[in-house]
Amino acid sequence: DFVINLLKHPTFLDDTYTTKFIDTTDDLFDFKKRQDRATKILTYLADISVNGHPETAGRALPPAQARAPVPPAPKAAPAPGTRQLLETKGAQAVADWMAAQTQLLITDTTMRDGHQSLLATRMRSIDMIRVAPSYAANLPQLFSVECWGGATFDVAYRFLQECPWQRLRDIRAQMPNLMTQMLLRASNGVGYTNYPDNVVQFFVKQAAETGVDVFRVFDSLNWVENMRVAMDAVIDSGKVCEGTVCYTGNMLDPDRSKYDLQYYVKTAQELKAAGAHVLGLKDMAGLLKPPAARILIKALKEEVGLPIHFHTHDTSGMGGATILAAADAGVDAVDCAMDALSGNTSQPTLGSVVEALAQTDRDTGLDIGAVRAISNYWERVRESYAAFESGLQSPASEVYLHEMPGGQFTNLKSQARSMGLEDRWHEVAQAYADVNRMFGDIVKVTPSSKVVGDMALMMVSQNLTPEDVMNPDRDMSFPDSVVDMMRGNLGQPPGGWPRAIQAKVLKGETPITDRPGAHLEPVDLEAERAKLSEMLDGKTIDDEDLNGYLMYPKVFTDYMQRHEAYGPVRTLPTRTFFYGMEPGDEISVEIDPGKTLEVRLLTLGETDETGQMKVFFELNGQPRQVRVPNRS
Ligand code: BTN
Ligand code: 3PY
Ligand code: ZN
Repeated sequence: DFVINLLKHPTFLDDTYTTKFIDTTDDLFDFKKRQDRATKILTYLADISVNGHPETAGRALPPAQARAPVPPAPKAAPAPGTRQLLETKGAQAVADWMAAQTQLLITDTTMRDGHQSLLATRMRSIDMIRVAPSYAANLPQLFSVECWGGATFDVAYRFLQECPWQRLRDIRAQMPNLMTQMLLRASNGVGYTNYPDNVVQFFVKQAAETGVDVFRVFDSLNWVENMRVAMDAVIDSGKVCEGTVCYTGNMLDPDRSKYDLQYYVKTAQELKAAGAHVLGLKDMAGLLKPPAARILIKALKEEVGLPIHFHTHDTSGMGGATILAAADAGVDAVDCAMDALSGNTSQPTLGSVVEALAQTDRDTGLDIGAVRAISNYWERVRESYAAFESGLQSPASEVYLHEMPGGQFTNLKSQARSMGLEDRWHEVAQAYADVNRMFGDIVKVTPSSKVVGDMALMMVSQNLTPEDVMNPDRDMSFPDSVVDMMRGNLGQPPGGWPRAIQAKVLKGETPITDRPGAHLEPVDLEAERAKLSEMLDGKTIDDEDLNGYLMYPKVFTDYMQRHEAYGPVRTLPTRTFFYGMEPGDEISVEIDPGKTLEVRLLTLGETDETGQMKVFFELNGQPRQVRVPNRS
């Protein structure tokens, strides 16, 4: 069968085995009897225990003394919350209720943007699902819990070997009174490119069915025209459509008049006309300063009239002050992260906002003791992810120079490190700002932020100045993402792309100026389903799997093939998933509700002449052994 085929395969005799080997070696899948799931998990445990996990190799280790996180006990049955309002009265009623509240409503972003911005999006489902009942019972006044979308979808399949849909379903079930929230990149779905309209519609329908209640929909160039397909799909699903304008630049600076107060009011009015129930104001880089927030929120409230949900990042250290200014100016809801996963490139600190507004007319109504107890859980959880910490030591005003989104900052920094540019980080920051000017001063948020980052890295690594790049006599090849954006494939910024740079990048090619989705044929969903099923040995493909495949074809099939070998590794404790076990260690793994495996690693055996190591376990008291290649 599969694992035996895998372990006997000649490729194991050398060092070339990686997950790619499984993905590209078809004869591994010629087997009839399937491994039982316990054996698959033992195979994974043996492999990681012997060889380590590729994602944590060479990275910081969790503290030796770290103790297992214990979620706070639920204090009572979950009181009815926003979810019941949505279920019984609908999305418009949620918006009306928001606008009528005096308390400042809070969204907890820990399970999405918090770890996306601090831990490279690597948080595993099990750490979220285990604390979800504590949220439901102890913090029923939360507006919503952001726990899905953005980069989490792709990272779940690609790096965590788990299904994002199952994560959503489980969190939803454990938190029946709170609205779940996701971040949707409009026509770019949860990816980096424009998808055909029917793929976007199919994805939104499935997300709503599996468990998303609030969709924050934004476009990476603030082009409302390119948001309608996604917004309409959300509205059709009956869920809350938070049509979102991204904040960039500096509203009070007369030299950056492209993004002035009028620009935001006009864009927000377009979003209202497009059917948004709630106006999202997304300050993805944390550039909105307190004085500007007062003016902007007040104007949006008066001139647009939708309830406003404000999102920011604390990269400058000023995020909390901006939230308080926004609260003074009448903002309806704000995003915060639980204390232990807040600050720096993440959201401002939830407990501190609760404390700051206590006994005022904007008192959040949240129980600060419950907040602290949940934060203490996250503090322990964070320890297991030491390998993914960015090392960022402090907030910095440099964010007002480079304007990088919080979710991109640490990512770009590690990309720079891997290109040997770690010492030149401040040059990368300056280049990022220069590229923004060359591109005409654009909104920078996924995916446009990635394009600016690609170009900035290229300039620093090739020692190019903006003058070199703009010089018409100097020929150069641009990153693919830059060419794609200049072709019009991410849509149009206000006023279009600057002619000179666009012409230089496109070398004579004619760009499009209308909606990219208008150029893409609808995908034949049933034909794709059949094709995928054939690739996966006739497996039945449900709509969730099909959506995963349509968003990320290669990432999804790689995931499925590893799943065939390793089974439900999502159920392993995080320490074990990333570091394996030592002889004598014992863990409990609940692979299904009520079905628990007790696994003890007895000993690592000898490595034979073919490079195989025998690993001895006890599984529910019975001896078991598996063989894995020793690549250590
Ligand atoms: C992942 O790919 O990140 C999760 C699955 C684990 C893959 C195992 S880890 C040991 C071995 N080496 C690899 O490169 N992949 C497999
Ligand atoms: C994402 O799209 O993932 C973001 O967090 C944008 O801010
Ligand atoms: Zn964000």
